[in-house]
Amino acid sequence: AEEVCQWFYEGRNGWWKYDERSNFELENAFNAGDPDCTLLLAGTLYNIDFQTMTQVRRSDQTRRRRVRRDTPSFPSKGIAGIKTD
Ligand code: V3L
Repeated sequence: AEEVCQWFYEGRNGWWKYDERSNFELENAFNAGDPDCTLLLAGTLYNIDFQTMTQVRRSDQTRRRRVRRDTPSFPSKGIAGIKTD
């Protein structure tokens, strides 16, 4: 059976899925045993730390969100800021 994991970042009242490319990069880094992963998201560099399971802006450490690795069916608000009711 195919096992697919989806990464999520926290919004105000729920979780957003990362876009497909970011999810691919997160899975690759996580499965390689890397401690973290750097992503360019909407023109801004973020670091996703797999120990603390948080996403933080590299230029402003106060911009921090929780992240989670779960099944794609875990309830979400949408994908990368695009709502999917
Ligand atoms: N992927 C896409 N956009 C992101 C991501 C990401 N992983 N992380 C942050 N942003 P900050 P509600 C989010 C966007 O953390 O109503 C959602 O995608 C972030 O977008 O302070 O609170 C929604 O579009 C925000 O616009 O660096 O659930 C929006 O918030 C901006 O980067 C509202 O979601 C600054 O985030």
